[in-house]
Amino acid sequence: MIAIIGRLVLTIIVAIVVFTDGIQCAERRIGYKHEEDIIIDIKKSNLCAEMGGPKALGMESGVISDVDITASSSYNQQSVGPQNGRLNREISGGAWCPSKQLNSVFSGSEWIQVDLKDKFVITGVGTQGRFGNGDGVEYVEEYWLEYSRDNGTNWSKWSGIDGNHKLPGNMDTYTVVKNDLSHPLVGINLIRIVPFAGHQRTICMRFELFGCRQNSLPVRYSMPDGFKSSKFGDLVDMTYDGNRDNNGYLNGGIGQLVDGIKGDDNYKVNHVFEWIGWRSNGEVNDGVQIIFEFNGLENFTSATFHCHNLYKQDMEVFSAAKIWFSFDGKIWSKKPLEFSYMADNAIDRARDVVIHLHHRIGKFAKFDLKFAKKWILISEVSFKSSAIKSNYTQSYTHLEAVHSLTPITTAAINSDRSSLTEFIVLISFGLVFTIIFSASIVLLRLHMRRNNKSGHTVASSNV
Ligand SMILES: *[C@@H]1O[C@H](CO)[C@@H](O)[C@H](O)[C@H]1NC(C)=O
Ligand SMILES: *[C@@H]1O[C@H](CO)[C@@H](O)[C@H](O)[C@H]1NC(C)=O
Ligand SMILES: *[C@@H]1O[C@H](CO)[C@@H](O)[C@H](O)[C@H]1NC(C)=O
Ligand SMILES: *[C@@H]1O[C@H](CO)[C@@H](O)[C@H](O)[C@H]1NC(C)=O
Ligand SMILES: [Ca+2]
Repeated sequence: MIAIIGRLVLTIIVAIVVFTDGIQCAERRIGYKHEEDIIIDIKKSNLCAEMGGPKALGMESGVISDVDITASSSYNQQSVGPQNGRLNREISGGAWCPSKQLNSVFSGSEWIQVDLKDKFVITGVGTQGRFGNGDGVEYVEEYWLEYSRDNGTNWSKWSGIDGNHKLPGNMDTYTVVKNDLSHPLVGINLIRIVPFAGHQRTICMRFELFGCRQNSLPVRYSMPDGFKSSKFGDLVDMTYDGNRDNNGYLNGGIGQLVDGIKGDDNYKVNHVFEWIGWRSNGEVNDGVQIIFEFNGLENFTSATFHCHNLYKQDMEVFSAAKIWFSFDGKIWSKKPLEFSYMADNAIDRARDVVIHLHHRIGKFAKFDLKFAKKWILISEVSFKSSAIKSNYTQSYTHLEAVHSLTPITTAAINSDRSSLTEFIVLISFGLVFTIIFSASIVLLRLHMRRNNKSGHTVASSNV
């Protein structure tokens, strides 16, 4: 009986918590798109939202210092060296100009580089030609971006969702042309702007970078790539910039899972761009394993998975997750954290699923997500964590829970107000149940007292 009352009270509390969460989510939601909407809209990354949105990183202001701006070459170090390639500034010769003229063959060999000194998210780039107080005639018509997360050991080239890596540059020497990237560069510490010229010409440029400092994001993740040509479309990680082996396993890079962009409720928008999906092989314990690597040790509060739940199409939020932690990616905690998700067969909307990580410490976090149905679709994973800066002893016993924790079951976080009716029904049911339950106890008591009384009467009459 007590267990039932306990469970009932718990259900009501969970319902209230989930309901308030639902309201908050509803307020944050971007309008739901219907199928007839035009299919080109790409949502903006929210990675810099906490810092008040992307900001100019300091080419113009001088926050980025001269020594951190380098180049493949300069026509003249003093007058048109890389330190002069600052947007909206007129320093010395008025821009950066490489020593060679460019053409389609030489393009790629000249670049200007910024050492950001920390992990940054880059959301946009603005460029300008060499005005040179009216004497300049040079500008860059097209360019691409190269970036590194490991101080220049490995470089990648940004490309858009259509596979095109070139960005439009300038048409004159003074107008600023800003490109907002359809998906940002994440967790990078070096960036190069690489000018492109289709025909022989002298080029010069000034530029600014836009974005924010973000050093608590994963620097790499590895997982099996998503399913190609599913009935929903291509569910692969289209912007993943690491390696993809012959078995379709991704490693050493970063892609759509952590770009700060959530997929649309309507998976047909942008041809499922942003949704990464896996199909179960049908075995009972089939799951998807994703390993996240961070820059250093993190103290993890929670992870949030943005999942789809088209339950009528056999696509549901994972039914359970096991999470392990590691310092080196080799030795893992023995006892995983366990999470389970109550199947939601009422609301077919995408939602954020929050997994509490109970301040576990690690540089790596490994998630085993168990299929509830045939498909798992995820568009974004974000972490709440804080970097450990103090002298932390990496003892392997610390990988286990510090406090003894019972597995936590977190209920569905619904991102929709229409779930209100559900909870009203749930709460009403709970209340009715409580009333009936209390009433039966009262009746039972009365009944027992009456029996007792009669028993007592009989006993005393015997005396
Ligand atoms: C890059 O260099 C900085 C400073 O030298 C260092 O602190 C950081 O750990 C390096 N990062 C990588 C990924 O090697
Ligand atoms: C980065 O560079 C190192 C050293 O050259 C190499 O071993 C590693 O595989 C590279 N990583 C990626 C993702 O290419
Ligand atoms: C992790 O963060 C929590 C909450 O801020 C704190 O209580 C705990 O001491 C931290 N753990 C470590 C090892 O820093
Ligand atoms: C960090 O640990 C090292 C080695 O145990 C020790 O020499 C050093 O003093 C410690 N630093 C701090 C700030 O505690
Ligand atoms: Ca994403």
